[in-house]
Amino acid sequence: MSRFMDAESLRKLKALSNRKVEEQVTRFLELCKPAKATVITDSPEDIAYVRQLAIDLGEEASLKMRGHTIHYDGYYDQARDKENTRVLLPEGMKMTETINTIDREEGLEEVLGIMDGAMGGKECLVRFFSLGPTGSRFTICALQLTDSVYVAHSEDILYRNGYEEFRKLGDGEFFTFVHSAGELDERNTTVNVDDRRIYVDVVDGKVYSVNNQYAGNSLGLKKLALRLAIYKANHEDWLTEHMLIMGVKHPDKDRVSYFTGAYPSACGKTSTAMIPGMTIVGDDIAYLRTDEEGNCRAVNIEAGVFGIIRDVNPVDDPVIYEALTTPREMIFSNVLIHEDKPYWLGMGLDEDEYPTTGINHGGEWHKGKKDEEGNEIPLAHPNARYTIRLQELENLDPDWDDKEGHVIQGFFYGGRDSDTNVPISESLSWAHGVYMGATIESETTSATLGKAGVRSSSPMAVMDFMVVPFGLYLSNHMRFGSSLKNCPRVFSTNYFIKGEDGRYLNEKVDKKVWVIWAEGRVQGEYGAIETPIGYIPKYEDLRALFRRVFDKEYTVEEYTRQFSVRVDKYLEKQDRIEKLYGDEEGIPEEFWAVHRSIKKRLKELREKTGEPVLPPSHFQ
Ligand code: SPV
Ligand code: MN
Repeated sequence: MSRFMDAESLRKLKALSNRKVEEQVTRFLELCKPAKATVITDSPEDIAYVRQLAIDLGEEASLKMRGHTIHYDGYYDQARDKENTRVLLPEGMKMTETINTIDREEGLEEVLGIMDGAMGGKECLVRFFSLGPTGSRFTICALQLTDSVYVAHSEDILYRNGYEEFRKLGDGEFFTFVHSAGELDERNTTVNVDDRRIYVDVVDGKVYSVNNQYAGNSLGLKKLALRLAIYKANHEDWLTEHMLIMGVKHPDKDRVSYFTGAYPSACGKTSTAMIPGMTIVGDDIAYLRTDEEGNCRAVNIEAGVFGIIRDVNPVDDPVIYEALTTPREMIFSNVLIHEDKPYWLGMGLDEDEYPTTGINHGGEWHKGKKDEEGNEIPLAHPNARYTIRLQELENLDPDWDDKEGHVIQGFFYGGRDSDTNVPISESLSWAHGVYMGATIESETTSATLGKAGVRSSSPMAVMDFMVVPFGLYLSNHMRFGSSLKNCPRVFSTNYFIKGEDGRYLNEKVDKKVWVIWAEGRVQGEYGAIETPIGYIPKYEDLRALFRRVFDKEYTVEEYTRQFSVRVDKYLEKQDRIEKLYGDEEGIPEEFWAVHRSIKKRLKELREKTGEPVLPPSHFQ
């Protein structure tokens, strides 16, 4: 190892007194063959070293505003790469068919082959983090080796430092992430994108990621650790979820109730967690466990936000907009830079206020510029992002880092659904709630590579990260809720429902009313109307809330259009569910029982009324 490290780094590594860590660091340095390796502890000096190195090497450039930097990912590496992300499948292990897998031995040979010498000429940073609050029963330690200083810097903003946590680990378990951006071009973007791979070794707690830079592909602690933790949780008795955690507060009540929420990428997850007047605990990944009193408790395993910047403007996202436009340490990625200032789509400028030249994810840019395929390059990528510490946000929950986590009273599940689901409804039971989550459908967005706007199933918003058979995952959910004394209530949301004219039936900000209604429900305060698809709000309650929250008159017509049960559309959706899961092994019987009961009740209603759409008044 001394061939890669100076005495200081070696001392820091040895000070951990952890043989397993030393073994792995040695093994992967010998494989990737960097010019040198530097061990980073939790000390402010070490962390400042990483921040400065990113600038010195040109992986980030400073902007006009103090603390702001810009980083670019390669032109073809602007979103999560589903195609090249695979679970290494040991012999005999079964997996849901839609999960991308490769035989473990074959995959290891391939990826280790690509990684052989991948860090040539570069510096490898060896970093230690804690997933979740340090010193808590939720904590998982994570070791990251990377030759991307952007990755190491991003993780510093997004996660809790864990060098000290590793010192206490003894022979405890930890996850390992080995990443190399591979050879870089003059813009510091990956050259060999065709050889990019993300291989997830669930049985060994390791992920190998090479020839990529976009954070969803490269940062071990984000979606790569999510996959390992899903595997672990589903072989134990807890949940790892693609979920926000937030404190919901009614404007007139002196209390806060905590909710989690799962939404596919770019479907309102971050903006829900950031609703003005509420507190944010986390916006992306949660671990959930039961406590001794039978509550569901959740922690945010992150400490920052890697958020989509598109449409962040003073009207729709005032809190984030303020944070992004004032001095603080943060990284912009894949936005347009003109005269050292960042520009993105939907930032609230008029067309003629945007610059027509600058640098963006495609390099030098001018308005109308086309890429190699002849497509016009937008001024910023639709999946351009910002990376910021939670502590920079004025709406951060005061107890966000609590070791015990928050008691969760409700779950939200939502997707980008233009024609079926009502804006909010509450499940009739825990099993129905699991069903609601498992049957989220969403139109695809720019957060993954590929065509946007195609309806696809997105169970629990987690399918992109699924590494266990789906039946096992659902059974674990069913069991988790049943084991609780205070089971959270489950709410299905849809911020994207449209009318027949193709227009949205809601304003973006209306979600504030839905979450406050849900908060009232978990506190036993609002009545509701029972329908086959769940409990829906009463008109009078929403009218009062719209008046209180937005000083707005909410009409019966609006309510009727938004909350009509679209019987035919639901039944069509159920047909799709049957196609999708009908042949899947191990789907719990409770799931199908809920499915059949909804179907029967919807059909009975349609026969009775002869109508494909039923207004809420019909159920009262
Ligand atoms: C998401 O797309 O769900 C994200 C960003 O949170 S990524 O890191 O790409 O997964
Ligand atoms: Mn996410």
